[in-house]
Amino acid sequence: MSDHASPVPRRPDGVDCDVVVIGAGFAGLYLLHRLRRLGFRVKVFEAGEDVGGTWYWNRYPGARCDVESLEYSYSFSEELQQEWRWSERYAGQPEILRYIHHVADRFDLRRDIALNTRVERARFDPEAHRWTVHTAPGESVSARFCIMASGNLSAARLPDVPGIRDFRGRWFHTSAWPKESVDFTGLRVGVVGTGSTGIQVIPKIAEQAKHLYVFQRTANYSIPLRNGPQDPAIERDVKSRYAQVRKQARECPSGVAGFNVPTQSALAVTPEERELAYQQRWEWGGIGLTRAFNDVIVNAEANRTAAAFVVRKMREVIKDPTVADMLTPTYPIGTKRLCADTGYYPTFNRDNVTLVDIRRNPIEAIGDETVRTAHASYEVDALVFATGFDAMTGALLAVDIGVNGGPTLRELWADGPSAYLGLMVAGLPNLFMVTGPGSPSVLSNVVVSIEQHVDFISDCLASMADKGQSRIEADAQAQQAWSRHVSEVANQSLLATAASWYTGANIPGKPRVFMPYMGGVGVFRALCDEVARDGYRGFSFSSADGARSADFNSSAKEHCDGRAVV
Ligand code: NA7
Repeated sequence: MSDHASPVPRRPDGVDCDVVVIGAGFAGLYLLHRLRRLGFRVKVFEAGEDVGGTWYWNRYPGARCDVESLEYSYSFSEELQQEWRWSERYAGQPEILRYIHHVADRFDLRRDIALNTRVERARFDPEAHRWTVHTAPGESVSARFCIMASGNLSAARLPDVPGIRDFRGRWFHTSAWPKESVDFTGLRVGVVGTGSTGIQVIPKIAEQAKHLYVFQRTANYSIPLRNGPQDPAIERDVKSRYAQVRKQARECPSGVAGFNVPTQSALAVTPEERELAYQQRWEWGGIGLTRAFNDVIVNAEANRTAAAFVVRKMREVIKDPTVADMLTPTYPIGTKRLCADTGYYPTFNRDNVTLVDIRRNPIEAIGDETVRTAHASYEVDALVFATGFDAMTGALLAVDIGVNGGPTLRELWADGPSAYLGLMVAGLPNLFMVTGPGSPSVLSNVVVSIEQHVDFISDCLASMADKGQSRIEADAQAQQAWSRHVSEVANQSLLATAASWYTGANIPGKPRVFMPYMGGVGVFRALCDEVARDGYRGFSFSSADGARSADFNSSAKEHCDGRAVV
């Protein structure tokens, strides 16, 4: 259990800082901005060649956000939100990445970000109250705090199929797509995976490929996104009352102001009223359909009404009844991530597209140019894996995190992840996570959740600097109680019953824990605010002796007086 590696001594070359942030996506960039404005010396490490996180890596054709852009964006700067113009209702990956680059440049963030720098290991010195963070290029940096901003869906998952590495054609995981565009014209292509990503990439590849084989293990529900150019009248309206829209987003369950909060049961209305409610949401497009009623994701009978509606809509599109049967999901709608698409179901009416059921006939091997199931062999020139992620914990556990002479994160999470408010893990002082397990994160508009966590962490570090504290740790009891609450809330819904990545079910051997908090972002925010007001209830604080703590306190405090600027 213990790790006796000796702490790396403080380097004399000025690389030491107050806070190391790992990841330069939405979370890392906002952390850098806020903490820098508070006077902390911050260093951000990013494995990618550029900033952007998810939106840097997931550059596959069709990649698009399913939260409207006017809401899937930072709220911390009024100037930023007024000046930026989204061209589409739901921005595609290139536009979101341009936005993130704009933010990095506008707030002069790049100078504190080391790109192409993967963090491999981090060790906390329990006496000095400092983390030493080691990077793949062989550097180490000492910092008082270490903050994981490494993303919930960033550790890609490839299936364990024999022969996969021997495949002679080009193959891709959607989350590591090449920067140059890939031309599938004239090629026979196989796509494995029909989650949110597969559902976006499949129609795009079908437009180019000579033939496309879609290898589907689980049929999912998908709602047409109905994307289009940003309506200038809506943009004007939102921008004229942005503060109010953002407040509504922060206080509602989903983090999306445009989503209603349903108050009625699907079973308390007439069939005609129910049909109308679903139809309106179907026409509006996107993932709000299950919010038509307040019991769609908690009551199996109510759920069946929504599922039947979506299946009926799908079957109206698909011409071949056998294909329609294969595309019909068999689990309760919304218990796995609801997908949103542009032209997904019509793709299966194309002559150059074949749907292959790999639930019944799993892929047994991949050869030079073939994908072989027990039933048949499919000749392909290129393969695309849209097979998802080791969600929520994968990127955290990819870094060897631990305390000198104490536990590692991997050991602490051997039976599954547990974290106080999704922020800290008992046993790992001065280590924060942004949108970690136990926070609303992936069940919300994640930008709203990121801003909330970053604000909490930043205020907490500023308060510590004010008080001369150099060490914070989550109390084990508070963490246990919170994890219990997270699972109690989840168990009230149908989501806890599904074999989804929310529970780790997509990763063989991963302990099954329902990871995100289902209580909603508004409730979660209120709780976090209360915890902070209560002197950071559930966290313990202390100070290191002498000069070591003084150096942090004076460096941060020097600037903290100006923190009203944020
Ligand atoms: P998902 O939603 O995890 O989907 C992955 C897909 O890949 C899904 O259809 C899986 O089938 C399939 N899969 C995974 N492993 C295998 C193997 N071994 N063999 C065959 N098929 C497999 O990931 P996405 O990237 O689509 O979406 C992740 C999130 O990113 C999304 O929800 C948004 O929030 C953004 P399964 O369902 O496991 O049977």
